[in-house]
Amino acid sequence: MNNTTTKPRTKVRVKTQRPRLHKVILVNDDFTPREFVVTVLKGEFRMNEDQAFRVMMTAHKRGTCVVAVYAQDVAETKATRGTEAGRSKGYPLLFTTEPEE
Ligand code: TYC
Repeated sequence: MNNTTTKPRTKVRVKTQRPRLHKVILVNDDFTPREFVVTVLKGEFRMNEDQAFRVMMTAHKRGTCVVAVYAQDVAETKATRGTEAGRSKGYPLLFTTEPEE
């Protein structure tokens, strides 16, 4: 006789998912002065003059530039603060956010 029994075993695999990062995107416009864009990038995104100038010029030439990636709430707060900084001076400066793939 065969007394072998097989017990089904279920292995639980715990998958932790990291929250998706979100890009902050700088959008070009025809009115905001270049130097002001650089000032906002330095103040809000901890860039030095050189980094901020390059990001500003990329948006100026190509239409948009990814500034940085953060957790969603941080990205949205920084984008709002950057956009508000322009608005407070009457400029149409715009930062948007989108999830990273
Ligand atoms: N295009 C603007 C100008 O020529 C400068 C500028 C660059 C504005 C990037 C917005 O996201 C921007 N004064």
